[in-house]
Amino acid sequence: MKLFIATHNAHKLREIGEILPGFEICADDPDAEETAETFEGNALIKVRAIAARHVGAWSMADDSGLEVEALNGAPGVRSARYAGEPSSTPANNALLLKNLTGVTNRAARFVCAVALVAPDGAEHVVRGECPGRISTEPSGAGGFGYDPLFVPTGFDRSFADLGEVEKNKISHRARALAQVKTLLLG
Ligand code: ITT
Repeated sequence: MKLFIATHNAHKLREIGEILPGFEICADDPDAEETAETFEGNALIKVRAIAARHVGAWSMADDSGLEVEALNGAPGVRSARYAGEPSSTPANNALLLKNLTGVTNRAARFVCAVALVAPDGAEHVVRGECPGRISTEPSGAGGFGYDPLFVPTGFDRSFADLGEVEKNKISHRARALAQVKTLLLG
């Protein structure tokens, strides 16, 4: 089954392909401004921007990010551009560590909202979350974004240390895509 994904992010695309084997994954550029204040709202903006080009097929968008309890949910929907434009992972990670200097409550969660447009035009939105904590220094070479700083609950190593096979079993994206699979195959 063909699945059009509204994303510029090659890392996300790769994870989606790994989590949903057997689907033909095709990237399409949403070229849309993410102006919503929720992950669900931004996922819908992105999927609607490509769905008109793929009438009769499934289109999908992933809007995701990191919510840190001690920062009142920041970086949240601004995760990609936390340290400003253009988006920079090293700058985002450095700013996150700086803003948590001396903070003992390191609780955080990754959130992933996935919006879909079905072949008949119906819209669906699902959410997956992965709880964890922010470490005091980066560790690991796998993954992308905030992965070197995020230690999922029940583990003592970061997503970047765990590697993609382990990450893709428990991540926010895996949890959202498990629901997507049910919709696609239902
Ligand atoms: P598209 O909108 O083109 O899909 P993007 O990278 O701009 O790509 P988002 O607007 O959804 O995507 O922002 C997500 C940001 O949140 C991403 O750039 C990372 O900084 C972070 N993020 C999301 N999922 C992550 C993950 O699994 N591991 C690490 N960081 C993640």
